[in-house]
Amino acid sequence: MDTFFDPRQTAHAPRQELQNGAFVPYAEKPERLDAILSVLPTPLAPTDHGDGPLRAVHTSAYLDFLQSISAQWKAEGRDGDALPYVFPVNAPMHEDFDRVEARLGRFCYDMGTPITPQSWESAYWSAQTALSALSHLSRGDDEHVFALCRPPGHHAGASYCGGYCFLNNAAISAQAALNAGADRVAILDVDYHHGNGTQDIFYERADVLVASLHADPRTDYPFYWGRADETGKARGAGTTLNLPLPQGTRIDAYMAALETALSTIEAFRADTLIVSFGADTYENDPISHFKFHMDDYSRLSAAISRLSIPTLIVMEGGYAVDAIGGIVSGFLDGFAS
Ligand code: Q9C
Ligand code: ZN
Repeated sequence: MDTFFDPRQTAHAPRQELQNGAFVPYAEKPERLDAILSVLPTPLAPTDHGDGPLRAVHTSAYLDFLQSISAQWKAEGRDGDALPYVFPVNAPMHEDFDRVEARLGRFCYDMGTPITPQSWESAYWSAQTALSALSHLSRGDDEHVFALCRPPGHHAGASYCGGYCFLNNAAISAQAALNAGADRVAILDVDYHHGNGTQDIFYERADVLVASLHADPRTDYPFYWGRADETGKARGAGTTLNLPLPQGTRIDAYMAALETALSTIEAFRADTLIVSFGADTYENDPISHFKFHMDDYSRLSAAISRLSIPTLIVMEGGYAVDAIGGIVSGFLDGFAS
């Protein structure tokens, strides 16, 4: 399977994230990419699809924010990476804020996603990597392609960042597939965490099915999204499927839930499948609590590949740097079998 990747995706490297009132080292570090690249054939370079596909998903005010906030932070004399501290909970929702603190609180939903001078460039090329992999898929040579995205994307909404995510690579690709002529796109999210941004972007849409298996938000980040009773709204009623699972979940229980997701995707008759793949279901992931073993990942992908839908695999989370290469290559290998 071909992989797309751009070295500019490594430049974003926040020093630390705020967690439970203390700064800890940033888990979503560039070394994740080195570990994955070391086990894959040389990747293909993305081409620049411009900002049109980004604007089809994210608001202009949010894209302006991502491109300018780090310089504003510095211009106002702040040190280190930009981070919010006050949030507009139950406040009137505007996008036209000028103050650096007001902009950060408006466009970030957590304090775990610092913004550096390089964040925009890395997020931009992460999205271009996904878009280039999608173009490769639509040329029809292969039924599967891997976008080695970093930063990840599934927590980013139309106008917010969070959960280490800035641009929603899966959502941008889904919208681009529709704009290129697909009638229906399915997104299957198998990251440990619920993909709240992806769900939010397509919550009222009938042409995109979002199916997600994840740790129950009653115990896990992102806490406010991902319950089973969130099923979509308006024309999107019935096109969101959440399958929350308890901490400690192993592959057998996971595969049973996966079958539900796969039959829902099959019934939706998607032209294109986008898999938001997180390696953070692994038993030794430093921030997660499922119990997957290394050789479980090819089982997972073999089941997904039985759908026989052209599939774009987009990298999301996964923080056990010493294991992530084996996890990703195991997952990709299962598609070929
Ligand atoms: N130190 C993804 O997997 N931080 N994002 C939790 C743990 C948020 C994970 C704090 C985790 C977000 C793409
Ligand atoms: Zn995750």
